[in-house]
Amino acid sequence: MKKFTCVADIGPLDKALADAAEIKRDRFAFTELGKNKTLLMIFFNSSLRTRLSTQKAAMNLGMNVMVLDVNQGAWKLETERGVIMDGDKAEHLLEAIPVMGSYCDIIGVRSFAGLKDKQEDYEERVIEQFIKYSGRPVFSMEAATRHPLQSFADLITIEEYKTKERPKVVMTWAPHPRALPQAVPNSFAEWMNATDYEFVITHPHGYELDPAFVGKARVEYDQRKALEGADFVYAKNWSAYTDPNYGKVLSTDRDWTVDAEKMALTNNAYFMHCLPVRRNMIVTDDVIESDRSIVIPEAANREISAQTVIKRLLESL
Ligand code: AN0
Ligand code: CP
Repeated sequence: MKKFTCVADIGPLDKALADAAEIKRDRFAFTELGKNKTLLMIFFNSSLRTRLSTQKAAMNLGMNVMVLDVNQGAWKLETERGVIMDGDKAEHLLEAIPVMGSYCDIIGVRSFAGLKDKQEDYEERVIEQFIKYSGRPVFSMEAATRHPLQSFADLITIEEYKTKERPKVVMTWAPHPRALPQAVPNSFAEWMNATDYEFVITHPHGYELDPAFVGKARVEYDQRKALEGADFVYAKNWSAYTDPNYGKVLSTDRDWTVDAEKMALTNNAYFMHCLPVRRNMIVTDDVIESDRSIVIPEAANREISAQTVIKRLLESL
């Protein structure tokens, strides 16, 4: 595997899940693989889980790790070619990328959608430039349109907790005060569509996702109806995708908050969220604290998804 930005890059999911299970059984079985190899993690945006779990995963493989927060200490980077650089940006990505590539063997990149220019976001201009110009295997730590390490961890978690072959998984939009990217829901949909689970998406009118990600999922606008009989409830906020509202918050209606009354409609479902989560906006205190909430094991599986991916990238060097 030379890059990891989407579900297709990982190949057959049964094999990926088997690899993940092997790592989970003994995460120190491959400490020689990463010896004298360096991972560079580049963050254009904040992170708690991705930062820690990915670094831990690389250390489990015996790697050295460097972390750069582009907005804290590095030169401000211009990302567009052709710009007259007379503003506040001192360096261009086209020099910065090959320079960073020269100091490491593998690169992880976090670069969220700007939510201003849909075309720029959906062309994945930042991570695609890293793939093109770094000369190194690159993996996404959440790019503009996808968060595949999260979705892989979500899949591992569902496989661990499911009690039937084909669980019903419901992804529900939930309110949030600020505009968030569509990367997490896009990516979760892409991975769920690669399984044979029953997959339903529910959101208010106006929050339709890119049809390329919705795929064969059933879209149900009545949240309560969607939740009936669910085995897993995956809550997430996202901003509007469709024009002319791209990147906008259209609703903060707390009638969409996941609470105990909504969970009572399900088949005693597990509650999932990628975190960070805003309590009593996305989900009530009692639901996230309940014994059906699996947000912590879900986050813990980020170490496993990252290690599975980095191991494959190391094997390609
Ligand atoms: C980000 C998002 O929604 O994409 C990261 C989630 C993993 N969330 C926030 O910015 C709150
Ligand atoms: N779920 C996730 O990616 O969390 P961070 O933004 O804290 O890395």
